[in-house]
Amino acid sequence: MRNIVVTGGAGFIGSNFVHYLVENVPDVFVTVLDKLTYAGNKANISSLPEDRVKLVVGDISDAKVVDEVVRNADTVVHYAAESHNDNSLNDPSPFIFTNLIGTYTLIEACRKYDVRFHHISTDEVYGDLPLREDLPGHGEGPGEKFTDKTPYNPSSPYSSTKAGSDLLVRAWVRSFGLRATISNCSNNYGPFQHIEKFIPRQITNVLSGIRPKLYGAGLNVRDWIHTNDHSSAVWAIVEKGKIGETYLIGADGEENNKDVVELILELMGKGRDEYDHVNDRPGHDLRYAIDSTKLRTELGWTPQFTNFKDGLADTIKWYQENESWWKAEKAAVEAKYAENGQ
Ligand code: NAD
Ligand code: TDX
Repeated sequence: MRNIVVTGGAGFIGSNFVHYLVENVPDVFVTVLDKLTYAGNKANISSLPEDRVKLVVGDISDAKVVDEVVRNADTVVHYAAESHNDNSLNDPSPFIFTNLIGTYTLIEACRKYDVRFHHISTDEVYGDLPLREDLPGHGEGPGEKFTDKTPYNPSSPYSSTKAGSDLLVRAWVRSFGLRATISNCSNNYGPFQHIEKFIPRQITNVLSGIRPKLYGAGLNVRDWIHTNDHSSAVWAIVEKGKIGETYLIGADGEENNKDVVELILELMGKGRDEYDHVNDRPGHDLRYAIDSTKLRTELGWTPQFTNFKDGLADTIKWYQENESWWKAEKAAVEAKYAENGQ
Protein backbone atom coordinates (compact mmCIF):
# COMPACT_ATOMS: atom_id res chain seq x y z
CA MET A 1 0.00 0.00 0.00
CA ARG A 2 1.23 3.49 -0.83
CA ASN A 3 0.88 5.91 2.08
CA ILE A 4 -0.60 9.21 0.91
CA VAL A 5 -0.77 12.02 3.45
CA VAL A 6 -3.65 14.43 2.81
CA THR A 7 -3.41 17.64 4.84
CA GLY A 8 -6.76 19.32 5.42
CA GLY A 9 -8.47 16.03 4.57
CA ALA A 10 -11.35 16.76 6.96
CA GLY A 11 -12.27 19.98 5.12
CA PHE A 12 -14.49 20.42 2.06
CA ILE A 13 -12.21 19.65 -0.90
CA GLY A 14 -9.66 17.56 1.00
CA SER A 15 -12.33 15.16 2.30
CA ASN A 16 -13.74 14.82 -1.22
CA PHE A 17 -10.25 13.83 -2.38
CA VAL A 18 -9.96 11.24 0.41
CA HIS A 19 -13.30 9.72 -0.69
CA TYR A 20 -12.06 9.80 -4.29
CA LEU A 21 -8.90 7.86 -3.37
CA VAL A 22 -10.74 5.23 -1.32
CA GLU A 23 -13.27 4.71 -4.12
CA ASN A 24 -10.87 4.77 -7.09
CA VAL A 25 -7.35 3.78 -6.05
CA PRO A 26 -7.15 0.36 -4.38
CA ASP A 27 -3.48 0.31 -3.32
CA VAL A 28 -3.52 3.51 -1.27
CA PHE A 29 -3.63 4.08 2.50
CA VAL A 30 -4.53 7.67 3.42
CA THR A 31 -3.24 9.51 6.48
CA VAL A 32 -5.24 12.69 7.01
CA LEU A 33 -3.39 15.42 8.91
CA ASP A 34 -5.94 18.00 10.01
CA LYS A 35 -6.16 20.48 12.88
CA LEU A 36 -9.98 20.31 12.86
CA THR A 37 -10.44 24.08 12.87
CA TYR A 38 -13.98 25.48 12.55
CA ALA A 39 -13.79 24.34 8.87
CA GLY A 40 -12.71 20.76 9.57
CA ASN A 41 -15.22 18.05 10.46
CA LYS A 42 -14.41 14.44 11.34
CA ALA A 43 -17.85 13.46 10.07
CA ASN A 44 -16.71 14.24 6.50
CA ILE A 45 -14.53 11.11 6.50
CA SER A 46 -16.06 9.01 9.30
CA SER A 47 -17.86 6.67 6.86
CA LEU A 48 -14.53 5.51 5.38
CA PRO A 49 -12.96 2.19 6.49
CA GLU A 50 -10.19 2.23 9.13
CA ASP A 51 -7.96 -0.03 7.04
CA ARG A 52 -7.88 2.67 4.33
CA VAL A 53 -7.92 5.99 6.24
CA LYS A 54 -6.43 7.26 9.49
CA LEU A 55 -6.97 10.74 10.99
CA VAL A 56 -4.10 12.46 12.80
CA VAL A 57 -5.32 15.62 14.53
CA GLY A 58 -2.50 18.15 14.37
CA ASP A 59 -1.27 21.46 13.02
CA ILE A 60 0.76 21.63 9.80
CA SER A 61 2.85 24.39 11.44
CA ASP A 62 3.94 21.96 14.19
CA ALA A 63 7.27 20.57 12.94
CA LYS A 64 7.24 17.62 15.37
CA VAL A 65 3.82 16.34 14.29
CA VAL A 66 4.63 16.97 10.64
CA ASP A 67 7.93 15.09 10.89
CA GLU A 68 6.20 12.01 12.36
CA VAL A 69 3.54 11.96 9.65
CA VAL A 70 5.76 12.79 6.67
CA ARG A 71 8.64 10.40 7.46
CA ASN A 72 6.42 7.40 6.55
CA ALA A 73 4.75 8.97 3.54
CA ASP A 74 5.21 8.26 -0.16
CA THR A 75 3.37 11.44 -1.19
CA VAL A 76 1.93 14.48 0.58
CA VAL A 77 -1.08 16.20 -1.01
CA HIS A 78 -1.44 19.54 0.74
CA TYR A 79 -4.96 20.97 1.02
CA ALA A 80 -4.87 22.40 4.58
CA ALA A 81 -5.38 26.15 4.57
CA GLU A 82 -7.36 28.99 5.98
CA SER A 83 -9.56 29.31 2.91
CA HIS A 84 -12.14 32.10 3.27
CA ASN A 85 -11.47 35.58 1.86
CA ASP A 86 -13.97 37.33 4.16
CA ASN A 87 -12.30 35.85 7.26
CA SER A 88 -8.92 37.01 6.01
CA LEU A 89 -10.24 40.57 5.82
CA ASN A 90 -11.41 40.40 9.46
CA ASP A 91 -8.23 38.75 10.81
CA PRO A 92 -5.29 37.83 8.54
CA SER A 93 -3.13 36.23 11.28
CA PRO A 94 -4.22 32.55 11.01
CA PHE A 95 -3.74 32.83 7.23
CA ILE A 96 -0.09 33.77 7.76
CA PHE A 97 0.54 30.89 10.17
CA THR A 98 -1.29 28.13 8.32
CA ASN A 99 -0.84 29.08 4.67
CA LEU A 100 2.76 30.30 4.87
CA ILE A 101 4.41 28.77 7.97
CA GLY A 102 2.38 25.56 7.57
CA THR A 103 3.43 25.10 3.94
CA TYR A 104 7.04 25.89 4.85
CA THR A 105 6.94 23.26 7.62
CA LEU A 106 5.59 20.62 5.24
CA ILE A 107 8.07 21.24 2.44
CA GLU A 108 10.97 21.18 4.88
CA ALA A 109 9.85 17.73 6.07
CA CYS A 110 9.35 16.53 2.48
CA ARG A 111 12.82 17.79 1.60
CA LYS A 112 14.33 15.94 4.59
CA TYR A 113 12.69 12.60 3.70
CA ASP A 114 12.63 13.12 -0.12
CA VAL A 115 8.83 12.78 -0.23
CA ARG A 116 6.82 13.72 -3.34
CA PHE A 117 4.74 16.85 -2.63
CA HIS A 118 1.65 18.20 -4.37
CA HIS A 119 0.53 21.70 -3.44
CA ILE A 120 -3.13 22.67 -3.77
CA SER A 121 -3.57 26.29 -4.68
CA THR A 122 -6.12 28.63 -6.17
CA ASP A 123 -6.73 30.74 -9.27
CA GLU A 124 -6.95 33.76 -6.95
CA VAL A 125 -3.14 34.05 -6.92
CA TYR A 126 -3.46 35.61 -10.39
CA GLY A 127 -5.70 38.47 -9.23
CA ASP A 128 -8.76 39.14 -11.37
CA LEU A 129 -9.76 39.65 -15.01
CA PRO A 130 -12.00 42.19 -16.76
CA LEU A 131 -15.53 41.06 -17.58
CA ARG A 132 -15.84 39.25 -20.92
CA GLU A 133 -17.83 42.09 -22.49
CA ASP A 134 -14.90 44.47 -21.83
CA LEU A 135 -12.33 42.28 -23.61
CA PRO A 136 -11.53 42.39 -27.35
CA GLY A 137 -11.85 38.59 -27.72
CA HIS A 138 -14.82 38.39 -25.30
CA GLY A 139 -12.85 36.16 -22.94
CA GLU A 140 -11.57 33.78 -25.61
CA GLY A 141 -8.64 35.84 -26.93
CA PRO A 142 -4.99 35.21 -26.00
CA GLY A 143 -4.29 36.14 -22.34
CA GLU A 144 -7.98 36.57 -21.54
CA LYS A 145 -8.06 33.59 -19.12
CA PHE A 146 -5.51 32.57 -16.48
CA THR A 147 -2.72 30.21 -17.56
CA ASP A 148 0.39 29.06 -15.70
CA LYS A 149 2.22 31.96 -17.38
CA THR A 150 -0.08 34.68 -15.93
CA PRO A 151 1.86 36.91 -13.48
CA TYR A 152 0.91 36.65 -9.80
CA ASN A 153 -1.20 39.57 -8.58
CA PRO A 154 -3.19 38.51 -5.49
CA SER A 155 -5.74 40.88 -3.95
CA SER A 156 -6.63 39.68 -0.44
CA PRO A 157 -4.77 38.48 2.65
CA TYR A 158 -6.06 34.99 1.76
CA SER A 159 -4.89 34.99 -1.85
CA SER A 160 -1.58 36.67 -1.03
CA THR A 161 -0.73 33.95 1.50
CA LYS A 162 -1.69 31.28 -1.06
CA ALA A 163 0.55 33.06 -3.62
CA GLY A 164 3.38 33.15 -1.08
CA SER A 165 2.99 29.44 -0.39
CA ASP A 166 3.16 28.67 -4.14
CA LEU A 167 6.39 30.68 -4.40
CA LEU A 168 7.90 28.79 -1.46
CA VAL A 169 7.15 25.49 -3.22
CA ARG A 170 8.68 26.74 -6.49
CA ALA A 171 11.83 27.87 -4.68
CA TRP A 172 12.15 24.52 -2.88
CA VAL A 173 11.94 22.72 -6.23
CA ARG A 174 14.68 24.84 -7.73
CA SER A 175 16.96 25.24 -4.71
CA PHE A 176 16.60 21.85 -3.04
CA GLY A 177 15.26 19.54 -5.76
CA LEU A 178 11.94 19.06 -3.93
CA ARG A 179 9.81 16.67 -6.03
CA ALA A 180 6.77 18.93 -6.20
CA THR A 181 3.91 19.98 -8.46
CA ILE A 182 1.36 22.77 -7.96
CA SER A 183 -2.26 23.06 -9.06
CA ASN A 184 -4.34 26.24 -9.11
CA CYS A 185 -8.05 25.49 -9.23
CA SER A 186 -11.11 27.67 -9.68
CA ASN A 187 -14.14 27.89 -7.33
CA ASN A 188 -15.37 24.50 -6.13
CA TYR A 189 -18.93 23.55 -5.27
CA GLY A 190 -20.53 20.34 -4.02
CA PRO A 191 -21.46 18.57 -0.77
CA PHE A 192 -19.60 19.19 2.53
CA GLN A 193 -18.71 22.81 1.72
CA HIS A 194 -18.74 25.05 4.80
CA ILE A 195 -21.84 27.27 5.02
CA GLU A 196 -19.74 30.46 5.19
CA LYS A 197 -19.07 30.04 1.43
CA PHE A 198 -21.30 31.58 -1.25
CA ILE A 199 -23.33 28.64 -2.62
CA PRO A 200 -23.97 26.74 0.65
CA ARG A 201 -24.67 30.01 2.45
CA GLN A 202 -27.48 30.85 0.01
CA ILE A 203 -28.91 27.31 0.00
CA THR A 204 -28.97 27.13 3.82
CA ASN A 205 -30.38 30.67 3.97
CA VAL A 206 -33.36 29.58 1.89
CA LEU A 207 -33.71 26.39 3.99
CA SER A 208 -33.67 28.58 7.14
CA GLY A 209 -36.21 31.13 5.90
CA ILE A 210 -33.52 33.82 5.37
CA ARG A 211 -33.22 35.75 2.09
CA PRO A 212 -29.99 35.08 0.13
CA LYS A 213 -27.32 37.81 0.34
CA LEU A 214 -25.59 39.07 -2.77
CA TYR A 215 -22.48 41.25 -2.41
CA GLY A 216 -22.82 44.53 -4.31
CA ALA A 217 -24.43 44.28 -7.75
CA GLY A 218 -23.44 40.60 -8.05
CA LEU A 219 -21.78 40.97 -11.46
CA ASN A 220 -18.57 39.29 -10.26
CA VAL A 221 -17.84 36.09 -12.18
CA ARG A 222 -16.54 32.82 -10.70
CA ASP A 223 -15.48 29.77 -12.76
CA TRP A 224 -17.32 26.91 -11.01
CA ILE A 225 -16.03 23.32 -10.92
CA HIS A 226 -17.57 20.36 -9.11
CA THR A 227 -15.25 19.23 -6.32
CA ASN A 228 -15.21 15.63 -7.70
CA ASP A 229 -13.66 16.97 -10.91
CA HIS A 230 -11.06 18.82 -8.83
CA SER A 231 -10.19 15.50 -7.13
CA SER A 232 -9.76 13.58 -10.40
CA ALA A 233 -7.54 16.36 -11.74
CA VAL A 234 -5.32 16.35 -8.64
CA TRP A 235 -4.90 12.58 -8.85
CA ALA A 236 -3.94 12.87 -12.54
CA ILE A 237 -1.26 15.41 -11.58
CA VAL A 238 0.05 13.30 -8.68
CA GLU A 239 0.31 10.27 -10.97
CA LYS A 240 1.36 11.83 -14.27
CA GLY A 241 2.39 15.46 -13.63
CA LYS A 242 5.90 16.64 -14.39
CA ILE A 243 7.96 17.67 -11.36
CA GLY A 244 8.30 21.46 -11.07
CA GLU A 245 5.21 22.15 -13.20
CA THR A 246 2.08 24.12 -12.38
CA TYR A 247 -1.30 22.93 -13.72
CA LEU A 248 -4.44 25.06 -13.78
CA ILE A 249 -7.67 23.18 -13.05
CA GLY A 250 -10.99 24.46 -14.39
CA ALA A 251 -14.11 23.19 -16.15
CA ASP A 252 -15.28 26.24 -18.17
CA GLY A 253 -17.97 27.07 -15.60
CA GLU A 254 -18.11 30.87 -15.61
CA GLU A 255 -21.25 32.31 -13.99
CA ASN A 256 -21.91 35.67 -12.37
CA ASN A 257 -23.05 35.66 -8.73
CA LYS A 258 -26.43 37.21 -9.52
CA ASP A 259 -27.27 34.42 -11.95
CA VAL A 260 -26.19 31.80 -9.40
CA VAL A 261 -28.38 33.25 -6.61
CA GLU A 262 -31.34 33.46 -8.99
CA LEU A 263 -30.81 29.87 -10.15
CA ILE A 264 -30.63 28.62 -6.54
CA LEU A 265 -33.91 30.42 -5.76
CA GLU A 266 -35.55 28.96 -8.87
CA LEU A 267 -34.34 25.42 -8.12
CA MET A 268 -35.65 25.78 -4.55
CA GLY A 269 -39.10 26.86 -5.71
CA LYS A 270 -38.79 30.56 -4.77
CA GLY A 271 -39.12 33.74 -6.81
CA ARG A 272 -35.91 34.65 -8.63
CA ASP A 273 -35.96 38.14 -7.02
CA GLU A 274 -36.31 37.02 -3.39
CA TYR A 275 -32.80 38.06 -2.29
CA ASP A 276 -31.04 41.12 -0.79
CA HIS A 277 -28.09 43.14 -2.04
CA VAL A 278 -25.66 43.64 0.87
CA ASN A 279 -22.32 45.41 1.43
CA ASP A 280 -19.72 44.48 -1.15
CA ARG A 281 -16.47 42.72 -0.16
CA PRO A 282 -13.57 45.21 0.04
CA GLY A 283 -11.16 44.62 -2.88
CA HIS A 284 -13.66 42.17 -4.41
CA ASP A 285 -12.10 40.35 -7.40
CA LEU A 286 -14.21 40.89 -10.52
CA ARG A 287 -13.74 37.78 -12.65
CA TYR A 288 -11.82 34.50 -12.59
CA ALA A 289 -11.47 32.21 -15.61
CA ILE A 290 -9.20 29.22 -16.11
CA ASP A 291 -7.56 27.99 -19.29
CA SER A 292 -7.02 24.29 -18.46
CA THR A 293 -5.64 23.30 -21.89
CA LYS A 294 -2.29 22.16 -20.44
CA LEU A 295 -3.93 19.76 -17.97
CA ARG A 296 -6.28 18.38 -20.64
CA THR A 297 -3.74 17.94 -23.41
CA GLU A 298 -0.66 16.85 -21.43
CA LEU A 299 -2.37 14.69 -18.79
CA GLY A 300 -5.57 13.70 -20.63
CA TRP A 301 -7.92 14.98 -17.89
CA THR A 302 -11.54 15.89 -18.64
CA PRO A 303 -14.24 17.04 -16.21
CA GLN A 304 -17.32 14.84 -15.75
CA PHE A 305 -19.71 17.26 -14.00
CA THR A 306 -20.21 19.80 -16.77
CA ASN A 307 -23.90 20.63 -16.24
CA PHE A 308 -23.85 23.34 -13.55
CA LYS A 309 -27.62 23.40 -13.10
CA ASP A 310 -27.72 19.64 -12.41
CA GLY A 311 -24.70 19.84 -10.11
CA LEU A 312 -26.32 22.70 -8.20
CA ALA A 313 -29.60 20.77 -7.90
CA ASP A 314 -27.69 17.78 -6.43
CA THR A 315 -25.88 20.11 -4.02
CA ILE A 316 -29.16 21.67 -2.87
CA LYS A 317 -30.53 18.16 -2.27
CA TRP A 318 -27.48 17.28 -0.18
CA TYR A 319 -27.96 20.32 2.13
CA GLN A 320 -31.68 19.52 2.39
CA GLU A 321 -30.94 15.92 3.40
CA ASN A 322 -28.03 16.74 5.73
CA GLU A 323 -29.45 19.50 7.91
CA SER A 324 -27.77 18.02 11.00
CA TRP A 325 -24.38 18.60 9.33
CA TRP A 326 -24.85 22.40 9.13
CA LYS A 327 -27.80 23.51 11.29
CA ALA A 328 -25.96 24.06 14.61
CA GLU A 329 -23.51 26.54 13.03
CA LYS A 330 -25.97 28.56 10.94
CA ALA A 331 -26.92 31.27 13.47
CA ALA A 332 -23.29 32.01 14.42
CA VAL A 333 -22.17 32.23 10.77
CA GLU A 334 -24.99 34.65 9.94
CA ALA A 335 -24.32 36.75 13.08
CA LYS A 336 -20.69 37.17 11.96
CA TYR A 337 -21.77 38.31 8.49
CA ALA A 338 -24.33 40.70 10.01
CA GLU A 339 -21.49 42.50 11.85
CA ASN A 340 -20.14 43.50 8.40
CA GLY A 341 -23.54 44.40 7.01
CA GLN A 342 -23.50 41.27 4.88
P1 NAD B 1 -11.80 24.32 4.03
O1 NAD B 1 -11.66 25.60 4.79
O2 NAD B 1 -13.14 23.71 3.84
O3 NAD B 1 -10.89 23.19 4.73
C1 NAD B 1 -9.61 23.46 5.22
C2 NAD B 1 -9.16 22.27 6.08
O4 NAD B 1 -7.83 22.51 6.54
C3 NAD B 1 -10.04 22.05 7.32
O5 NAD B 1 -10.29 20.67 7.51
C4 NAD B 1 -9.17 22.59 8.45
O6 NAD B 1 -9.43 21.97 9.72
C5 NAD B 1 -7.77 22.28 7.94
N1 NAD B 1 -6.75 23.16 8.52
C6 NAD B 1 -6.79 24.52 8.60
N2 NAD B 1 -5.68 24.97 9.22
C7 NAD B 1 -4.92 23.88 9.51
C8 NAD B 1 -3.66 23.70 10.13
N3 NAD B 1 -2.95 24.75 10.59
N4 NAD B 1 -3.17 22.44 10.27
C9 NAD B 1 -3.88 21.37 9.81
N5 NAD B 1 -5.09 21.48 9.22
C10 NAD B 1 -5.61 22.73 9.08
O7 NAD B 1 -11.06 24.59 2.65
P2 NAD B 1 -11.40 24.07 1.18
O8 NAD B 1 -12.37 24.99 0.58
O9 NAD B 1 -11.66 22.62 1.25
O10 NAD B 1 -9.99 24.32 0.47
C11 NAD B 1 -8.97 23.33 0.51
C12 NAD B 1 -7.77 23.82 -0.28
O11 NAD B 1 -8.16 24.07 -1.62
C13 NAD B 1 -7.16 25.11 0.23
O12 NAD B 1 -5.76 25.03 0.12
C14 NAD B 1 -7.71 26.18 -0.70
O13 NAD B 1 -6.83 27.28 -0.80
C15 NAD B 1 -7.80 25.40 -2.00
N6 NAD B 1 -8.79 25.86 -2.97
C16 NAD B 1 -10.08 26.02 -2.59
C17 NAD B 1 -11.03 26.39 -3.54
C18 NAD B 1 -12.50 26.53 -3.17
O14 NAD B 1 -13.30 26.87 -4.02
N7 NAD B 1 -12.92 26.26 -1.94
C19 NAD B 1 -10.64 26.61 -4.85
C20 NAD B 1 -9.29 26.46 -5.20
C21 NAD B 1 -8.38 26.07 -4.25
O1 TDX C 1 -22.84 35.71 0.94
C1 TDX C 1 -22.09 35.87 -0.03
N1 TDX C 1 -22.53 36.62 -1.08
C2 TDX C 1 -21.77 36.86 -2.18
O2 TDX C 1 -22.21 37.55 -3.12
C3 TDX C 1 -20.77 35.27 -0.11
C4 TDX C 1 -20.25 34.43 1.04
C5 TDX C 1 -20.03 35.49 -1.24
N2 TDX C 1 -20.50 36.26 -2.25
C6 TDX C 1 -19.69 36.42 -3.48
C7 TDX C 1 -18.23 36.73 -3.29
C8 TDX C 1 -17.59 36.04 -4.49
O3 TDX C 1 -17.66 36.88 -5.63
O4 TDX C 1 -19.72 35.13 -4.12
C9 TDX C 1 -18.46 34.83 -4.73
C10 TDX C 1 -17.91 33.54 -4.14
O5 TDX C 1 -17.57 33.81 -2.79
P1 TDX C 1 -16.82 32.74 -1.86
O6 TDX C 1 -17.63 31.51 -1.77
O7 TDX C 1 -16.43 33.43 -0.60
O8 TDX C 1 -15.57 32.36 -2.76
P2 TDX C 1 -14.31 33.21 -3.34
O9 TDX C 1 -14.03 34.40 -2.55
O10 TDX C 1 -14.54 33.34 -4.82
O11 TDX C 1 -13.13 32.13 -3.05
C11 TDX C 1 -13.36 30.72 -3.26
O12 TDX C 1 -12.76 30.27 -4.46
C12 TDX C 1 -11.37 30.28 -4.54
C13 TDX C 1 -12.79 29.91 -2.08
O13 TDX C 1 -13.39 30.37 -0.88
C14 TDX C 1 -11.30 30.03 -2.03
O14 TDX C 1 -10.80 29.19 -0.99
C15 TDX C 1 -10.72 29.61 -3.36
O15 TDX C 1 -9.35 29.85 -3.37
